[in-house]
Amino acid sequence: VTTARQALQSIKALGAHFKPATMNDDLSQHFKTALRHELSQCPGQPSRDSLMRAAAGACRELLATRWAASQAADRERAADARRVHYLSMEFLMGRALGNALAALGLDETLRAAFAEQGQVLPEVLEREPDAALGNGGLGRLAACFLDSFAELGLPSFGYGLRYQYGMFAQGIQNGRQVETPDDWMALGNAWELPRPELRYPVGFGGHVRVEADGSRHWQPAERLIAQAYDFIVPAHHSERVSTLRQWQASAAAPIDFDAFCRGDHAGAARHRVAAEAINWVLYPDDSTEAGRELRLKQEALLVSASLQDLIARHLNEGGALHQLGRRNAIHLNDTHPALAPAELMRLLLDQHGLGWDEAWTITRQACSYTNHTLMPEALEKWPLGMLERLLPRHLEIIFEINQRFLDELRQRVPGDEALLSRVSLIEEEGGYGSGGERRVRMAHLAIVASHRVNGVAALHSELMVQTIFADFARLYPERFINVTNGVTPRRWLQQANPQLAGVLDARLGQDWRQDLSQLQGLRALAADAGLGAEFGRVKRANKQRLAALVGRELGLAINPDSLFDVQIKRIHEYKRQLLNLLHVIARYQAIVAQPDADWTPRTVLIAGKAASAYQMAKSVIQLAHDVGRVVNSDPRVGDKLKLVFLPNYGVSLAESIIPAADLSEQISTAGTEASGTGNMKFAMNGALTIGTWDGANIEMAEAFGTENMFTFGLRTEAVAQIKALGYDPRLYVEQNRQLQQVIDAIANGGFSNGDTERYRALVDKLLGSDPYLLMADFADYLATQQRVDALYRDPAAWNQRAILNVAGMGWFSTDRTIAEYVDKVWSASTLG
Ligand code: NBG
Repeated sequence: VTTARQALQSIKALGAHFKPATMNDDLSQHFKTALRHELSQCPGQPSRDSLMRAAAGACRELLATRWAASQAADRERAADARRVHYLSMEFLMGRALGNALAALGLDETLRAAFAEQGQVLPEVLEREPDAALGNGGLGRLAACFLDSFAELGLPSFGYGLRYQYGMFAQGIQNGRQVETPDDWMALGNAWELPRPELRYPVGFGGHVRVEADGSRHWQPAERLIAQAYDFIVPAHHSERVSTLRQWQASAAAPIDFDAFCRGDHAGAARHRVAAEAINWVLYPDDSTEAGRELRLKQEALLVSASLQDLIARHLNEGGALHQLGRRNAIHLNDTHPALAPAELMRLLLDQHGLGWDEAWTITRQACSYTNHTLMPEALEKWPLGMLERLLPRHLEIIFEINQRFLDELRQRVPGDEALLSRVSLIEEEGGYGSGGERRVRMAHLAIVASHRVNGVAALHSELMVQTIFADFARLYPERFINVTNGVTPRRWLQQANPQLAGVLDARLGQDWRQDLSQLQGLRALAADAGLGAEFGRVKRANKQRLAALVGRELGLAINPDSLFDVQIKRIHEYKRQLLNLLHVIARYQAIVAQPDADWTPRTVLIAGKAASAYQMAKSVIQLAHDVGRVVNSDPRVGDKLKLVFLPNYGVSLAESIIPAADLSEQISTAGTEASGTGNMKFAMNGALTIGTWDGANIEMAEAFGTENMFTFGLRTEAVAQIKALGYDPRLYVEQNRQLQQVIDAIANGGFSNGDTERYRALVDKLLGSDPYLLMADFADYLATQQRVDALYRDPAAWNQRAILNVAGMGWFSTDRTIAEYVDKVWSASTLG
């Protein structure tokens, strides 16, 4: 803790010569010019869209100036402050304008400018499409990191891809999810700064020629150009900005003119379409070979362009090649950019003429890797055949890294062939010598090439070294560490919940925005009835706004005085949205059986997207709709229970939902959720958590007191034990009448108009293998929900706990997370 704080102080000191943000006239000027430009195209009253674009364009101009100043400052200190390069296939940015205006201190200026046009600020801000260039937690974490990079003044670049279509748009038809392209740039992207001068060649395919002197020369068959587009992220308390540099691919060759003149227009441009396809969608479906190949090309393009860019910058600044690793950190966000070590080796060996040992030293100094999940399906493995076809030189280098790594191990641990095959970078399906398909284990490449590997919460980091990376952790214990995730309080408290921010300002002053640990000042005030009432009023107002949104979107009336019980995240079996639904059904059945009992009214809200090929997750979405339809229309139930599924979940929707939640559902099977970050956002906004002993829930409970969280369910060791003993979900069902009734109702078509087929696979899985132990945790979950009801009936006690939750959340700022990364992963002192 102390070292992280010190690191934070010292990075802040580096950025201290930046002036705090000040009001200036430039924005009004830029805005007027931009608006005139917009209006020249459609005269008359400006639409909200054109106001939004004009405002974004004006901010971008200001930010571009700050960008230049930030870069100049980083150049000056390049020798002492290591630059961080955060490589990530996902950055889930959400909207940018509101954040930029707050950061620049210009929201009032624009409020006035919009009022002159007869428009109000929030409605204009809502016209900005979400930049949904990520799937979920991993991508949103990267976006929160960019905010903290700016705030802390860390010399850095985020590197990603400029996806034309973001995360698919989720529609619901007859209760089922339908996916459509998320055309977020249809009206242009007012935020980005194209960098036509930053273009790098990227190749695929072809072969490797061996020269007379033994040097190797890759001659790609397909040649692309990657061009940079910058997305600028402002600090809130200084003029620093950070950069998200996104790559756009295009073909190096123009159209085939002969083909065009022959009238074969499609043929003339085929190579161009193939090149541009790399940027089409965030995550091409990998259920086909072509989809997997496109994904590999995306990853290779990101890595190659980013590394060429950073090497060029390093050399331009007068850095010597041998200093490259000391002055530059390259961070791999999960295994998606794990080709980076191979590409860096290739560039250093083949283009810059270094020898293997020197190049490898630089690579190991530069690289570090974060693992974000223990789910085996998320640890990428690329077939050798595909790598050989697309990236033949990289494959050679991976073979050599592996050869040298295994040779070294043979010396260290002689005679342990089983170990060698377990840790090898190459796996063979069915075991060595079986002739099965051979694949490169990207996680192993990332570990071997990195000087640090971290998990994202204490439990996850522990399990990571005990399970998936146990061999490596025994071999290189010093490499493995934990850095618990965080969220940025600027977006998730100040911006999402201005009323609560106001309450905090009045009690604590304004500095919590920069130093979230100040929230602990609330602890002494937890029993203050006045503060409790203020918390209650803010929550009520936020709930009213959300109720209005639900009314607008779904035509459904929900009662703002009911308990808002919320689960929003990707739909996945391990996150157990289904357990939540089982509780809703049980409650429904109980209400119908005893309508006159003293029920605590509840509104259960669920939102989230299911991967397009993930049938079980889609079935859960459908069940939520089926149950909602039955419950919400049953006159015996009324306000006592409502179930709402809000479609098309994303960052902006989360900003509306989280401040309005009373109860946050964090109910993954213990040992499966690496960290969670939604859990942090809820608690920071005064929701109480019902949660398992999993991920960062544990550290949150420890921070604000386990008695202030509703914990339930089997813990990790118990989960492992039950599985080892032979888990039989049917036993739990047979012994629990309530559970039996719930399952029967689903199986017998109680929510599907008598259709007994619709949920057969789902029920069979619950009764057959139930890998995520819903049946085992059901009883405790229900009992804990009753404790929730009881506390909610006592508003003073509830609010007191809410205050204590917020008070304990100071640790969970990404400012602290980034300070820890600097301290333990990125600073030159970690290199020994
Ligand atoms: C996710 C985990 C979350 C975690 C985020 C950020 C992936 C692969 N992993 O638990 O599931 O909070 O990463 O670390 O998206």
